[in-house]
Amino acid sequence: MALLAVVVVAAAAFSTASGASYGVGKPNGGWDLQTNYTSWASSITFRLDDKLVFKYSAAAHDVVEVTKDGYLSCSASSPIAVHRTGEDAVELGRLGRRYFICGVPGHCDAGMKLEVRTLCSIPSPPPPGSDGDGNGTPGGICIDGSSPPTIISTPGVVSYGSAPGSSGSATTALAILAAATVMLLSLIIV
Ligand SMILES: *[C@@H]1O[C@H](CO)[C@@H](O)[C@H](O)[C@H]1NC(C)=O
Ligand SMILES: [Cu+2]
Repeated sequence: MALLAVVVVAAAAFSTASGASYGVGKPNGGWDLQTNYTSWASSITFRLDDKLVFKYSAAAHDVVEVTKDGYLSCSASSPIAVHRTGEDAVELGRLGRRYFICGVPGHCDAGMKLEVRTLCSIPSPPPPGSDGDGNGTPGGICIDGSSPPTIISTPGVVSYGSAPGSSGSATTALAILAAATVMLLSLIIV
């Protein structure tokens, strides 16, 4: 009973720890033809629970989420999503890279293109044997999306993208299991 309460409280605290909101191109620009978005994005570490806010004149621009190919070729012809309110919030929500361009002809080529790489919002779990002092982040393990194994949102439920038999996987699985156990134990002890 007490354990359940602790878990619920921890989960609530975790989910209300909301991420940052980044105005694209701020503070010196916006979603416009002047800003260098490579340079802008390079100064920020984007996390899973962050969001982007594109602010612009809806008469002049839009925001098209595209594939990497669309980004590289400045083609909005196969959009993943199109936004045109003039103040579009986009939750990052998953690991890896996402690409946004302006769909107005010529604007992407002129520089209205943004690549965002999203990293884990959860720091690495404490190594087994460290004292879980309760200040750590409970409730999940997150491995960078750039290489498999990829996304893990539930402790103990692990999915692997790598080929079976690759020696790293078993070790990683054991480490993750151990870390999850330690976190669970630290929750019980609290
Ligand atoms: C934007 O900035 C990046 C690095 O910050 C630089 O490599 C690139 O040439 C710049 N692009 C333009 C169009 O100035
Ligand atoms: Cu534009």
